[in-house]
Amino acid sequence: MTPIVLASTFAQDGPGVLKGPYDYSRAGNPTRTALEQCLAALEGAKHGVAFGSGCAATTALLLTLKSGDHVLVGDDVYGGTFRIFDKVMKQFGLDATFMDLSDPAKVREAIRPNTRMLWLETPSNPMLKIFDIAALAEVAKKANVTLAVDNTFATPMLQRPLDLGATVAVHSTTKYLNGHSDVVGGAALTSDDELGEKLHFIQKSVGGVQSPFDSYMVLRGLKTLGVRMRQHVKSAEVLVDHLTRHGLVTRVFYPGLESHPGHAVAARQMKGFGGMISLDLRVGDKGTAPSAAFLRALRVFTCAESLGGVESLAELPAIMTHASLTPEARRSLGIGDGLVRLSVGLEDVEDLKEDLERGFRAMEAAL
Ligand code: P1T
Repeated sequence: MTPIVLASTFAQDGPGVLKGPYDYSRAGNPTRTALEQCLAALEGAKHGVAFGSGCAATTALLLTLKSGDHVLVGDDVYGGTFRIFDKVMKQFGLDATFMDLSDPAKVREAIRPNTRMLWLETPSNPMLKIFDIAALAEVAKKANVTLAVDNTFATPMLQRPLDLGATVAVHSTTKYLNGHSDVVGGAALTSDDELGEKLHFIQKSVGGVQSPFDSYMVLRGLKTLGVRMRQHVKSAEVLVDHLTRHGLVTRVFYPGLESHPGHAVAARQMKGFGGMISLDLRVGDKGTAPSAAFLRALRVFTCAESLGGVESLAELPAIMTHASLTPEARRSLGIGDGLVRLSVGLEDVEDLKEDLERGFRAMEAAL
């Protein structure tokens, strides 16, 4: 097994005469290197850079840009990612435009002379929108723009953005890659030598690194990524089938559904449609009371933020993961009072179905 090298510093043979590749663990650590190489291999990348959270990975990538640069961002992204653009980087002069990236021709028109990066999630969080990575990679390449794809929801088991032409894949390893809800981590993977070098420089300069222990934990989780993803997808498909027939559900968002607007693209660029499901509950004019009753009644699903672990989670994006969006942004995306996001875990799928029924009964009583 990969040793956990806890040393913060490494003895030198004399001033500046290193015994090996490491001098100080912020700049490099053997356990972290093992994780970085493993993640890079999974994404088919030359360079892997691991961080202390997905948000730290996102921020590091944006720190490769400079004041006055512009980023085109997919309109549906994790609330924390929106906050980095809207509340943190904006203060330093990084300009961002959020837009639906479904039409590559419109994306081409939206690129400005100072646009340096195109940033997207596919499937996106929480509306599970699908964007065409290969088509957008072509647009990005022609405009000499970096294409960054947050691949957290799909994982490299289901989708490899670099193979489709993206410049860099970003991950919250907190989710499926670690898979056991006991690590917060992130990574950026690229085959672009210049970007890889910049990311390593930002990593050691700014220092939001993944600890050796957490690097070990993610490596351990990765060993079962393939079997876990197969089961997440299988159970999600069973639940989607159940939910689409339910009278208290107005809409199910899942790229595996033929009615999903991104289904054809997802079928082309993904090997499976993932373990995340969003659904709109028929809450009428009762606000979040019925959906909150639904979530409170669940016993197998845990009401919590995050996703991708072995245990199923359920949450209300409007007041949990996407509370940092403006109310207008939430409204235009369809993140309303009845929108519930499910992360389908590895429990027996019949138990999960029964649990959802328990939620529906409680919701009905609140209507
Ligand atoms: O939580 P952290 O490891 O910093 O990762 C941020 C992040 C980045 N990208 C995507 C697509 C994400 O979903 C996240 C984190 N998301 C949640 C905590 C959530 O419940 O959606």
